Amino acid sequence: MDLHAMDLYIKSLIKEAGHRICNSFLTDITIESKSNANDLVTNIDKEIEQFFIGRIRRDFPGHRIFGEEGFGDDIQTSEGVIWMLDPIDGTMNFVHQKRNFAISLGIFKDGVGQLGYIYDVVNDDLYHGVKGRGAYYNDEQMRPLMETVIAESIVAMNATWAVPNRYLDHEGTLQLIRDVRGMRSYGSAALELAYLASGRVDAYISMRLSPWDIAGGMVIAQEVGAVTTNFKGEPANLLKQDTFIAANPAIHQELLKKYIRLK
Ligand code: 2AM
Ligand code: CA
Repeated sequence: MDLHAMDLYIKSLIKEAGHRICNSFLTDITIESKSNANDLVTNIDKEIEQFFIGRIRRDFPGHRIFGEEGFGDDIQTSEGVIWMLDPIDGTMNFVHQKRNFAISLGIFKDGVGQLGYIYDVVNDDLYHGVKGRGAYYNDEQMRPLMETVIAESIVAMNATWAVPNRYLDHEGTLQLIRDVRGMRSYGSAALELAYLASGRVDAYISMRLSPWDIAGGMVIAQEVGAVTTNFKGEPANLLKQDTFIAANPAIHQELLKKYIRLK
């Protein structure tokens, strides 16, 4: 795989998709809900996924596509080249705020991340990573994460996990909130991973994420030394939904051992 040629191709493809999303602000958007009333999808999510799939099938016929809206392939195994795509990550923000959402794309070969992209469309900010060659913010190389401690960390997490819930002992979460410097909640897993990689937050924690939410961000985050696992400390699963934590390596273990307690 010629990573450099693919990188140039993908950057241009993502920018074109971004233009399409911006143009959609001028049109009427159809909103539906999926698994629950707050799990939203729009015609734009679907159109953008289909736009990517049309191009990928035309230009990379041997590759497979794992997309959130289901227009890609039925992916059960990780062999070969797989494009993991979330056409709009943070759909609720897209609908309500028209900002704070991103296109998220990760290219994996035989289960190993090769290229990762998170495009903050409205701000025209592109984060990307190339395996073994670093991570970049608008083509400026990002530095390896610096050592930190819990008391000086900012942790990104949805507020849902700080109130009694089905999955997590919320007393652990409340202790985390007391012990860290600050908490943040952006509503887009991809952007939260981009912020982790750029050092704006020191960890991102989520109970349930799908492969397309994290694939692009994982390649980027790993290039600056972040650790990405599920709550058992196992490498993140890229075939099904799972718990997810991405963190500065200095605090990853402590977060898992001391604060995150599955019920
Ligand atoms: P989405 O906008 O693409 O659905 C919100 O905190 C983050 O979690 C977003 O990245 C969102 O992705 C993701 N998310 C929301 N609901 C989800 C669900 N039911 N399953 C998996 N990921 C979800
Ligand atoms: Ca989405």
